[in-house]
Amino acid sequence: MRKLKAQRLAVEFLLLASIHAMAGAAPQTAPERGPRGYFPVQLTIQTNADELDLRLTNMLPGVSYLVMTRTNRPYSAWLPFLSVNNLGDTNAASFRINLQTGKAEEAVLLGGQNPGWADHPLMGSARGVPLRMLPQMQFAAGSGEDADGDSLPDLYEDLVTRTDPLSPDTGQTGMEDGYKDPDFDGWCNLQEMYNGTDPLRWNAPPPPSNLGYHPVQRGGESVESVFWGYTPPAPPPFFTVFRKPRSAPDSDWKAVGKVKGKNPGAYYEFIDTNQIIASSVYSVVANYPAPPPRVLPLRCDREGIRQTIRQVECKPFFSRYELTVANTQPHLHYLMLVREGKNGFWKASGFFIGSANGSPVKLPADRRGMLLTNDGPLLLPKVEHIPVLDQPEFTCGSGEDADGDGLPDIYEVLATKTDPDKSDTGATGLLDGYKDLSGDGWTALEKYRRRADPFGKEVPPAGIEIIEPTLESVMQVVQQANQSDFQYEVTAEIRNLKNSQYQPLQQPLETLFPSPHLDAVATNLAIRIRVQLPERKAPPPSHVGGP
Ligand SMILES: [Ca+2]
Ligand SMILES: [Ca+2]
Ligand SMILES: [Ca+2]
Ligand SMILES: [Ca+2]
Repeated sequence: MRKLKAQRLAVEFLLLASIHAMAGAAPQTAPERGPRGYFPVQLTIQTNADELDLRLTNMLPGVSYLVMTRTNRPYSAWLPFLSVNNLGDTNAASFRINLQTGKAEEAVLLGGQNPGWADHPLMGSARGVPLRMLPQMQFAAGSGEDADGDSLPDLYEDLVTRTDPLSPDTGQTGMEDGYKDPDFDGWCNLQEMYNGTDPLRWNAPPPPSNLGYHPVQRGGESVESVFWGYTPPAPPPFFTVFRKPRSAPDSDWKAVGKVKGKNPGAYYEFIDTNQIIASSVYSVVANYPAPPPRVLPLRCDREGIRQTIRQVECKPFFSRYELTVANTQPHLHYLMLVREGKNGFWKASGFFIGSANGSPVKLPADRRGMLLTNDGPLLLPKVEHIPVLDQPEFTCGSGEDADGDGLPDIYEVLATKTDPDKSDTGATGLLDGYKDLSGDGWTALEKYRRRADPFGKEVPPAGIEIIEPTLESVMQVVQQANQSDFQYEVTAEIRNLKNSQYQPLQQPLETLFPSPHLDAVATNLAIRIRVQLPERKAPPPSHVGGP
């Protein structure tokens, strides 16, 4: 009993510490937040004969923004286009890209108002887009901040890696999102972002580093030692060592050995005992398994996506459910959805891949309807506070995102009722993933990730005011505020009972109490704890163009 209490105390002190950290943050000299807790950034784009003009307004000082672009083709990937760090005290930035030369520049103020132009290069992947294509592409501007500290910008997580920008390790896999390699090609997400490649599609793996070879003596014989390093976070199952005579053509490369992959950053050595020609040269290739073919729905309009729906048979099995999906399309990425009976709302259960040989896919789910397995490359964050289901009904369909709005195809058709082939259904200036469909401040993407009803209002836990609180009473309120899969912001204010004005709490909460005992009372003080939508630097991206 005593031990339990001590553990509880430890947990709650952590919660208190998190409150103080937020309350202690200096208020920004910033524009008013928008009606939904966001600071919406605005993107406008104009093109004329040989120039693309891009303007960001409503920016916050000190905040980073990311502008991305993609073609209008279904299932094309978003490419990082411009990174904008709003260092100054301005709230707007203008860029121009010369469509003949590809030169990109940012407007700068000279002498107070005359604009001059300074180089502001496009990001790696965007430089590969043919310039004549740019005017036909769609653009989105949003948060370039990294709210969860996993090295990936918020907008990139929403739209490219499709990970949770508010959790550093989406799905609690043991690997930070920036270092995950969901397509198993040896390039982690962070590297793919800098290289401008698609982190969800296989690319040729990185070559070994520092490859070298020299003769050594082993057991009285002269042999060749071949050595190399390999840094990717996910090493390959094995390496193949090739050899050819120095002057021979490339067609003479011959595999001479295999070496198993070890931990990241390991050094490797291969001893070539059968070396015949002293002037051999070597090369080493990292052998990642060949990628399965990428299969996409044939059509991505509503009807096309409906055709990807498969029936799911559900059987209770001890404390979980066993699901069987017959006739899956080989290699297609499916999203499983679940609801409680006919009147429930569809929520994401997990991703799986269509069986390669057409055999039925068997999947275990927990009592809340969440899949217990994951084939990748797509992940959902874990949730803790959703209810156990008595009469779960499952269905599944395409988990790909044809229109690049962040929402999976089947989720748009069944849950948000937005168009799976229109990135901004209704042309509102917001991608569908960033629409707030119930007016409670949470976006459709957040509802999807937290398994909540996109059309239901999410009510934050009630805040409270306590006069002369005990340590225990404060802890209870804090604990309740954290009973949600949505990450609400908990702030505390205090006032002296002789004074009517509340002030933000500027000191560690526990110092208000005369002792660390649960029944310690903060005399002459009142405390007000509020639970609110988090103040986001991550604005819903402003969106221009596209189908
Ligand atoms: Ca991040
Ligand atoms: Ca990768
Ligand atoms: Ca979509
Ligand atoms: Ca859509």
